[in-house]
Amino acid sequence: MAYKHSEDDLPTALKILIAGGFGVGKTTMVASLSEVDPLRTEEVITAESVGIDDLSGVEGKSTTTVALDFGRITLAGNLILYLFGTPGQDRFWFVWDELATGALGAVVLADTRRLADSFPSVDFFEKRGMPFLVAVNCFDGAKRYRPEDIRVALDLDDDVRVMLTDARDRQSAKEVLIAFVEDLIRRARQGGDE
Ligand SMILES: Nc1nc2c(ncn2[C@@H]2O[C@H](COP(=O)(O)OP(=O)(O)O)[C@@H](O)[C@H]2O)c(=O)[nH]1
Ligand SMILES: [Mg+2]
Repeated sequence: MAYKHSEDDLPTALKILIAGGFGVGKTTMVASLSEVDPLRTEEVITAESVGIDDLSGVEGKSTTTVALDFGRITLAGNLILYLFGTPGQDRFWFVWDELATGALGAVVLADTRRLADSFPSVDFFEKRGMPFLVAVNCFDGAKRYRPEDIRVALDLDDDVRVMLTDARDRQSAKEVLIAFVEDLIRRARQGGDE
């Protein structure tokens, strides 16, 4: 770990968003990471939302997050991350600004079969100058790409880290978070030197 801590250190709580398009694995990732039962607000997709929400590519999905996913994970004893999954559907954009308040950064999940679904998330954080990392959720059967190819496809700046993950796997998801927190600490130090 890049950060130092001692027994006397007060816990530090950081708020991190888990973003990305509909069906990309946000709820799954928050659930596999959280040490508390994740607070979830999923609803059975109703006939009304069919046609409103783009279900192409995720036909097997029968629930959708209407408000948010919330989870908590403790890293290194006294560093607590509060994870907020963003609602994936376009009609919930108004929630994003609220959620972004006080957040240090975001993990943008991407599905290589529907990469364009990640554009709005990438845009959102680029526009706000909020640090983010792109984590490609490697779905079974999806073609594998190198992180460099994803960087080009999403037109990401050099300082945006791209990682491959499996949102269902706690260890894999945790590696993403740890890498991101280390990036944030590095940035904060560099900023302090300027
Ligand atoms: N094969 C596979 N399925 C996944 C993975 N992550 C999520 N899923 C499934 O994909 C569907 C959508 O995931 P969900 O977390 O609800 O997406 P969200 O809309 O971004 O919250 C669910 O049925 C998950 O079980 C993954 O890494 N691999
Ligand atoms: Mg969800």
